[in-house]
Amino acid sequence: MIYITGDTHGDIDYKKLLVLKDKNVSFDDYLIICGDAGICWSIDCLEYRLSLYRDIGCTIIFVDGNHENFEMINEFPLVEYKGAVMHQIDEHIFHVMRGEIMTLENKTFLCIGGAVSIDKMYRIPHISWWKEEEITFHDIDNALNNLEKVNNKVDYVITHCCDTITVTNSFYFRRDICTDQLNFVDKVVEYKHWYFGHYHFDRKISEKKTCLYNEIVCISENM
Ligand SMILES: [Mn+2]
Repeated sequence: MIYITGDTHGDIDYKKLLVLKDKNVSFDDYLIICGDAGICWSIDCLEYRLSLYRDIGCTIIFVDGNHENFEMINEFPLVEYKGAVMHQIDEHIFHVMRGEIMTLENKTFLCIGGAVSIDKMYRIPHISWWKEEEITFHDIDNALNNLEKVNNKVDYVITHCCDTITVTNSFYFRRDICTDQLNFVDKVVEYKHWYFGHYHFDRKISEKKTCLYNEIVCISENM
């Protein structure tokens, strides 16, 4: 089974995941977190947070959000897993790189983490804010190269923030470099559904786009 949810912020919004334990998930099941997983935040809490996420008992794959310690994530080894380049954070916990396309249960997922922190002026570089949060042209290039191999068609798109049209029309938030990059991606890629986090609420925007926070969506065989 494949589950998808929004921001978990380390131990802060972790409790919603406990329902997966009740479902008796195994490591053959996948939980995709749409950014701000917050597992890698500070060295003091890394082991504790890893133990929490290990304890869920399924394979966890997250795209990065804006609240991640990128310096810490980048220390983990790069592996190829499910057809995509990922950092292996723990035996069953992975961070999927931006622009990668992974295949889980015969379904393809274009993954692009990253978002701009609107409160970055109150944050401290290398302690609570990392410049790597922004989606770069290199990330988009990687996405375009990988998309070319699949004729620009995937089953799902997983991101942290969303595209400019959605953010301005549906949320009335400000556009930024990341939403603009995703707006471009939206024009290129064909997909069944796009799931994203970042905005901290659950809302189905359209037939093809859903913002996730506390909700856990399950993708079953016939979807
Ligand atoms: Mn968040």
